[in-house]
Amino acid sequence: MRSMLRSLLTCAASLLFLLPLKAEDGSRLWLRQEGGANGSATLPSANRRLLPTLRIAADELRQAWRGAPVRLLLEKNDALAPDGFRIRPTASGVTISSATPAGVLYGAYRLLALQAMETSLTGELTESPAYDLRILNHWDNLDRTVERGYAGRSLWDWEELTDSMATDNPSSVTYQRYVAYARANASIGINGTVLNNVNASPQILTRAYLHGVKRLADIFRPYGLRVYLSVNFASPMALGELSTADPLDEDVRHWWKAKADEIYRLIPDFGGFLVKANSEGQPGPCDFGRTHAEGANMLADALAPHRGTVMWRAFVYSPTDADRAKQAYLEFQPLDGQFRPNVIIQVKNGPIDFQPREPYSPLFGAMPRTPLMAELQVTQEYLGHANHLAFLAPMWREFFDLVPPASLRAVAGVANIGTDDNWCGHPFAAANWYAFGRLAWNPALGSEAIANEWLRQTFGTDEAFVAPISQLMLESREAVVDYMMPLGLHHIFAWGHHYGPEPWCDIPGARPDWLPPYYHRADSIGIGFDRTRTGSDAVSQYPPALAELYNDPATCPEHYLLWFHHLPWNYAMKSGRTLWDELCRHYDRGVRQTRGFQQTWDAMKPYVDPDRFADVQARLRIQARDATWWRDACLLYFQTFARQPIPYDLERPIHGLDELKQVQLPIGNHECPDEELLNKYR
Ligand code: GCV
Repeated sequence: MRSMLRSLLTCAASLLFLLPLKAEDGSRLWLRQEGGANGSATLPSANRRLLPTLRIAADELRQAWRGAPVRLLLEKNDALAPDGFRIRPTASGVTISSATPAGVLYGAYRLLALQAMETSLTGELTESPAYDLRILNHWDNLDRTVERGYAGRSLWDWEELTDSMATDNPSSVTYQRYVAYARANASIGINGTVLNNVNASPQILTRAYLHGVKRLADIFRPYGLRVYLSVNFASPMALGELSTADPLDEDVRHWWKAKADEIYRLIPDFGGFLVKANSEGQPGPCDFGRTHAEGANMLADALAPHRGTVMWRAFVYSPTDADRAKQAYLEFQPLDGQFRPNVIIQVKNGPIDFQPREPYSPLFGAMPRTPLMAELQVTQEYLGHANHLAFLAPMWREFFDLVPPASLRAVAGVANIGTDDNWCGHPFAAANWYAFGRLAWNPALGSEAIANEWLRQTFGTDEAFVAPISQLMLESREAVVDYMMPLGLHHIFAWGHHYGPEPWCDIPGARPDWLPPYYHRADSIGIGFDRTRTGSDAVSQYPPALAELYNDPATCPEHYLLWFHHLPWNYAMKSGRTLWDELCRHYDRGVRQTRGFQQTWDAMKPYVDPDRFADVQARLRIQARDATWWRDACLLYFQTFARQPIPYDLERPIHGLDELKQVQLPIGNHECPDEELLNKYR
């Protein structure tokens, strides 16, 4: 009898698998609950200004909540940050309270997320964001190209936004997309967005564009999302209004004050400016003999009466020191304590540039009298663009595990969002948008918890799917590190597009620190960048205990080894193998893992709708091929120095070095490689 029952159940389960899964294009992201709701939500009495946000919270619950009635409450709670919330089961239902309407909205999204994940609310749940500012940075140009964007064009339709004759049509596709963007951000607690590229066009500050910005700000406001702009430091000159942009010049100071006043007349809750100054050819205060502090403070003074913020980037590397990894510290650390209170220095997580693995930037912890914020890169500029599956939460966890979250004022993420139907290109790239929001809200969250949350809401709750795919996600970033640049290697990407390998790249006349040999330093003796006390001494920018640890190859974590040391090819690794052998094994492991990812995904067919299944399957195939390309290119090239065989128990390279050196990808900074075109070159 029992066995009959079991076989009936098995039969029913397999019949379920035969039912076609509904087609999905990924456009609903992790917000896929719909219909069948009996939700009811009562609003607190609030003034008109607060109502739109509370109404959204109530509408969301009415549309998707299937539990007991929800009461929304505006209520101060001294134990919580302003946007924190409390979700409390009561005799008559559930109460969501917060001191702010945005907090109530975050609480509503949290409750709905729990429902989607099939996690029951057992008792009271309180949450408080770790930072007041959780912000996306779009590197979107005004012509709608996106620097390092791999998901279509910029969301912002400036042609339409700047058209003074156009009226907003809430049912238009573009308008709906703007709303969906704000909603997705609010659902994970993101509360700020810088609309344009840090390589900023001065045009963004013209009247026409500011009107466009106002239109977006009006759409985003009810979702608690404030707009910010990247500004070009030389705007007063570039717009033809002044002959200088010297931050100590009275006319310049007045120009920025007047500009700030103009912006705030249009957008009373405008957030402020993000500035890339004296970096990669952008203008800045140093062009006028002034410091970064003098430049930032001038803008801060213009924004201060409106309570606006300046986020001033520390991403600088002028040729002042032989080691690029040291330069931001050398330039900014001496300025500690010189910035106005409404300036935050925005520092990339690592000292070079969003590599697959970097140690943390030593600026963190070195400027105790200056607010700092971390800049993370959500877009996968250096992790396979939208073709490779790389879940970035483990990379950001590594950062937060070394840099105490409480030492930061805010967190920014370079967005990976574009006009693609599924928003981020690779169906799994949205997991990085999600992970960024969740970590900016709570940097103590674990990668596994985030992967699970995202999978359950984005695909479904079946453990037979969630468990293996969450494991795949957790391994994915380390796999990328392995097949691209293991053991602390970095920046050996092809010139320009940062997609494929080009460790041999040598362009006569180019800045040395834009060329891979500058970073890997392979020669007949060994490989790696000597940043020890007897080398560039970058180790000394870290606190003494860490400096000590990193300075000695015997204690330096092996995943940073070639970041800090130039070591002989036969250097004995902890495994007892030589460095060359270990390097080969890392590359090999990365390739094998991508093949494993393909198999794991293929077995998931019964659980995933056909479109998303096929999309991920196709991209994993590209990833596996690219991993082989990376392995072959790097190992064959480094072998010309190491002069040793690739261990015979490993898979042999399938390409030739000369053949790989011919690969020229027809892509620039703003495009994702086109598969068909790529194949012609492979
Ligand atoms: C926006 C790297 C990228 C550039 C980017 C720059 C930055 O160099 O390759 O595209 O420019 O970082 O963060 O300013």
